[in-house]
Amino acid sequence: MNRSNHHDTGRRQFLRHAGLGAASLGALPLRSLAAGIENLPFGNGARELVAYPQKRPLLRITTRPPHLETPFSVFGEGIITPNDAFFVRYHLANFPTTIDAQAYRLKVGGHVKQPLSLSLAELKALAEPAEVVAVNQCSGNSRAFAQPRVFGAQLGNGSMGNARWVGVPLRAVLEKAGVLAGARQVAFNGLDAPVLAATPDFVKALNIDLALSPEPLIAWTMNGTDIPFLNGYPLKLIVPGYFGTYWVKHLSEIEVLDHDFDGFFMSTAYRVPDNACMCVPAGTAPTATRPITSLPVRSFMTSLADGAHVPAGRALLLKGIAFDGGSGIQKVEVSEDGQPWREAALGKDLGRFSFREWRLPLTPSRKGPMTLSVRATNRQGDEQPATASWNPGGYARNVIETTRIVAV
Ligand SMILES: Nc1nc2c(c(=O)[nH]1)N[C@H]1C(S)=C(S)[C@@H](COP(=O)(O)O)O[C@H]1N2
Ligand SMILES: [Mo]
Repeated sequence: MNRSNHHDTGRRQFLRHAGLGAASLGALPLRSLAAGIENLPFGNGARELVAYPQKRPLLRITTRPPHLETPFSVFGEGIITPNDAFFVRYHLANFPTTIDAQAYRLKVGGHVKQPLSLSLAELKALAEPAEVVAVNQCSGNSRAFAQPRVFGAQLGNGSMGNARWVGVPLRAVLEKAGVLAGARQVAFNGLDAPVLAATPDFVKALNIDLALSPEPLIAWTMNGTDIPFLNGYPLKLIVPGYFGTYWVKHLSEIEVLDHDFDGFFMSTAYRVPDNACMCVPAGTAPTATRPITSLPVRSFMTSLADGAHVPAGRALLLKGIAFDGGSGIQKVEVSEDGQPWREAALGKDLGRFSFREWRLPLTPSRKGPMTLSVRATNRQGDEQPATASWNPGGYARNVIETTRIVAV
């Protein structure tokens, strides 16, 4: 079968059903389109490109369940990541492939006055829609670069994306249900489920003060359209500034708790060393851990890839992105071959949770290889470290990134 037709069929099927109130993912791809792009270090090799419904070809990390990375060149297209290029991550192989939007219900219960069961229409009418541009970054983004190597999906730098989300504030829904005194956390579950009963379900929890703050949204729109099926259609929890692990997809159950939630994905997985750097000496085990929370400051060059050849003596405009967990970007600096840092100009501000573009003109003064390092500082004064810190999960990498280019 022609593979691009295969892709189109999936897209048509999705659109047709979506119009009738039922969406289905359509045929999943069986074979890859191409190999050989984005080689990872340490023998992880090349990842294949594969096109899923509503998605352009993305890098395949795993098939069951689908785990797809965004090719890094996409981040050079603009600071909003297009829906069809946005990465996809699931933990459980029993993920939904058909969803009936008419029958969909969001249940809210637990430690509340009045449990709720909301249709999509009721949810959308519950409060004035709110909007935020925010980065969804997987805790394990860039894990493949950890040294010594760590277990887990060997991710490059493409398990992140920046989108404009529209939904109702989570707190409007919690207030409607009436949170009782003594509430400590709120747990979130989606439609996906384990294949075997012994596998824990994917459930995440937020502390009650964060859940009742203005920021988290229950979103149904991503960059102006329905959230793509694989990114959590029809409802996704958006927790601006927090790692993607909390952004529960196909959100179907919210439970207010009078105790701390102790499910596997809070008590065992997605934990970091309980210190400021979230790190331990390489190869050692932490004595105390805590759930991972917000994004440390990071930056990347997007206009030049590693190994790029540029003309010597001619002006280049270097471009890239920077982001953090919500204090906002204060400055981005670039150093050429370890020379003093030069400050880049920052682009349009789409809000403190968004990617921030940066630009800096540079004229390579001589021929030959050069290294370009990029360092961001957030408005709290946190600066990216010069050397990579290490933790056993390979989480929250934020070392200064260096791009090697050749002036010819
Ligand atoms: N229902 C559900 N939601 C989920 C997950 C999951 O496995 N199931 N994975 C989480 C993790 S770890 C990440 S990084 C983000 C990825 O969001 P995306 O697939 O929309 O890019 O989804 C989060 N929400
Ligand atoms: Mo993740």
